[in-house]
Amino acid sequence: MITLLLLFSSYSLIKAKNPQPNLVPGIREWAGGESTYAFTTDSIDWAGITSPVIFKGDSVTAYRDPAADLKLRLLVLTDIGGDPDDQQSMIRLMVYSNEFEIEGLIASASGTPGELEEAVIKPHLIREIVEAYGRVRDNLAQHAKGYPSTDHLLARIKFGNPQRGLDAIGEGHDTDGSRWIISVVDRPDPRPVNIAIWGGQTDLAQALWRVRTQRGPAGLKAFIDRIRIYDVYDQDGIANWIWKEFPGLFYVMSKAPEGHDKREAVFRGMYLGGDESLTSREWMEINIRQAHGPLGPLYPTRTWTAPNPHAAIKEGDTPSWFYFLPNGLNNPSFPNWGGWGGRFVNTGDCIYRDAKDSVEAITDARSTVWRWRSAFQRDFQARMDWCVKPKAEANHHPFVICNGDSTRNMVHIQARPGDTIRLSAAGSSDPEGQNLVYRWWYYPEASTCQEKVVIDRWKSSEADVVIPANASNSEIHIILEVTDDGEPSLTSYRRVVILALQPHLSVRSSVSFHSFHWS
Ligand SMILES: [Ca+2]
Ligand SMILES: [Ca+2]
Repeated sequence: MITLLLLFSSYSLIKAKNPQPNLVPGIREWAGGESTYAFTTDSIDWAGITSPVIFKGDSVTAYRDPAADLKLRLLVLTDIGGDPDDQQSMIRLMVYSNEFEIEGLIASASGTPGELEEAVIKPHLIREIVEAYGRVRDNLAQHAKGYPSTDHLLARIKFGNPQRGLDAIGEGHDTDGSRWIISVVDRPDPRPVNIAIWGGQTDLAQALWRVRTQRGPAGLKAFIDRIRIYDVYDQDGIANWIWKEFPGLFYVMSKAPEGHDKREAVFRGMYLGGDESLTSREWMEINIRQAHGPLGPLYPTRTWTAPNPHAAIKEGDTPSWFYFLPNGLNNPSFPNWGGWGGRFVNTGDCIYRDAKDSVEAITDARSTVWRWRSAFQRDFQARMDWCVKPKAEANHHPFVICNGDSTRNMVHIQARPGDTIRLSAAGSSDPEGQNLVYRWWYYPEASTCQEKVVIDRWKSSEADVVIPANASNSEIHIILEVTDDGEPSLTSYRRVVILALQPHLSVRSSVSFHSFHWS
């Protein structure tokens, strides 16, 4: 009970620092376990799993959430069949399909004004990739738990609207895809539905329109409270309309600000900036296309992209689901924390737009993605190996323990200005017994601390962080990277969020809330 009270206190303090509604709205009712509980306040949100806090009279308790061991839910809308980079992103998603509960793969309009000038959807391209996945699924399952069956994925391929934009929204415009979105969101489940938009938003907007028409403002709000969106580029040009008509949506928009070059957007960091040798045709042929099973040859070699030094790997849509990937680095409820899907700042209501990181003396929105490219390309490479190699011949991720916590959750610590905080990766190991390299680093853009934060012994398994004297009421984000020396080498992450209190407040012990476990 005491631990749980501490958890809630910590959460309240953190929340108070984020006055914008960063958190997924609390579930108001939860039916599960031995009986049904009703509660009227916020839940603890950890990596997208809301864990109810229950009030009964004067006492507070936390309920062991049956969802705690479940995955994040992911629904994809893709304009596959236009720019071939959606096929690239879909192939990468297949080898990460064990990390999510895939709720939908909706083929939306693939004809783009000025590019493919016809009203068409191409769901057969999704099917082709899922069927190729089906031929390597059992081999993938040797390497990690949780890969879904081929039939599970095939049943979730849905048809969207070949038309796009406001003229295709309203009475008479429901689609297989828009109806599916509603049914997925309506299904009783404590977890939010994470929606990644790789093309246009028309089918999602139709679902929202239909819900509002049938259920009114209260029904719409209940629906909106259950979804989170990452949109690549506002491709139907209706984002402003959506935000006005359906206020309160949790909406991450990856797009350069008005008046800027469109190539400055966060998602372009997938292929622009940083070490571009990792997106070359040669890299792609060796590590993806050749000798990696039936998914490899389906990976398109050319994409619609300029400038792109190689015109090979683009995957402009991949950051949309990287954003939700529970790899220990990110929490999708906090777009300003950053991760493989980039970093974003709140611009009012629940709308988040591109942020910039300074990396290698370059301050750029794309840096928020390309700074991770070495790791995410090596990760993809290893998973493509998993398609064809036996377990003993492939590499697998280091298992990281951070301050005694073996989950992939953020580690929350409270401290006072002037304290020295010991961070420890003691107990971490590698499935292959490989040597591990540790790196602890301060992420200033994700932090609210205005002071420079020094980490002693930052290349050791144990490091010390000195909390600056003027750090009161701020958050300090420390990233732990643990990298093995396999082929390819693989990096695992943890994030430590230190809440620097005012000096007179008493410090509570390290807290973390367990929901994800390393497999
Ligand atoms: Ca696309
Ligand atoms: Ca390893």
